[in-house]
Amino acid sequence: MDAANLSWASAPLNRIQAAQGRKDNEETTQLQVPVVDLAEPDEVAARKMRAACEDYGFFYVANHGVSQQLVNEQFQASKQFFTQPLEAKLKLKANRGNRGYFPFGTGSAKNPFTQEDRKEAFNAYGFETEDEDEPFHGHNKWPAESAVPGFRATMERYYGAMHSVAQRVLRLLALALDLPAGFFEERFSRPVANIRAVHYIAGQPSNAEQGIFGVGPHTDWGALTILATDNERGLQICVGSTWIDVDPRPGMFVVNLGDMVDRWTNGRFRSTLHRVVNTSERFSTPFFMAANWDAELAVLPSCQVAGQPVQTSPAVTCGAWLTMRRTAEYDKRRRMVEEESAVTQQLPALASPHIRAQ
Ligand SMILES: O=C(O)CCC(=O)C(=O)O
Repeated sequence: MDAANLSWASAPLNRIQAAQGRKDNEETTQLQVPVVDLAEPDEVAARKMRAACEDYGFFYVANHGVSQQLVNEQFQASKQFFTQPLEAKLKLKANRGNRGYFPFGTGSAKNPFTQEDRKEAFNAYGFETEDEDEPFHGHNKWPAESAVPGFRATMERYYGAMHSVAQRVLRLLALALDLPAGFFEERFSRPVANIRAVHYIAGQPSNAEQGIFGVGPHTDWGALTILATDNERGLQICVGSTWIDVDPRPGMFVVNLGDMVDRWTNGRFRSTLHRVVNTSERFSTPFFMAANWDAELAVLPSCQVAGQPVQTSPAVTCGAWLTMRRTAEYDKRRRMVEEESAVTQQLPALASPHIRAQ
């Protein structure tokens, strides 16, 4: 593994550390994530998207063309999936390909400042391959039709709808960067994209001061995320010096940019740190879209500004980037386990004799 790349892949940890102690203040809680109306003429929608991507890295999309009925049906299917007994869900435990069920305590955005995410999740990709050994490759792990009737069909339909919204967003994104509308098409002709049904566990509310979150602070690894949530609040994004709420809005999805767009645009369009601070049980379904496995993540020519430094080092493919981010996660986890076990080994020496005698 290339050390320069790996340290770049771990860089979000520094941002998480810096954001950890921040508190809301009046000035920033007035900030509102903007709405981009996908039915507006291209140049109007692209202009609004450009401002949103530069200022927030997040925006709502209205008039996206996906029926509320389909959104509701996929939430219903997701609830039915998570209602199954744990043993049934564990039979689908996520594999190297990142597909299947993630029980509580796995697939977590945990970092040295937070505890395990208070959630369980299920991933299915539109990107399927015969090769089960490569990270992010292989086949999906669906429950049997008799166990959760209609789950697979509903989720596949929902994936298709999200893919269409993503294609519209990518066209506007290209225009927002003064590129031809179809610029991203070949880079996303076979995207590494997935839906993730997420269930934030009842009776396990977040507590930001104690580092307890539905999802801990993180940036997304891919290019775009399109998020549907139920009516429960919880999503927060880090803007400037504080965390602001991005509450559910009827009939809209929340879209955010991931690290790939940040890298392509030399940081002009942001991959923003976000987290989930839920107070009760909550369901959400993000659709994550990374580029084609072999797409290059070099800075786009239109984002190289004369006299300003360029994130050139080193050019990397989408697949290598995803693998590095995952390795950085595992590396981080291994370090945390080592640190925890070092502390545990010292505990007897730290404990007072009275306590040990009891
Ligand atoms: O559930 C949400 O509101 C956001 C989920 C999220 O950030 C994630 O799964 O990466």
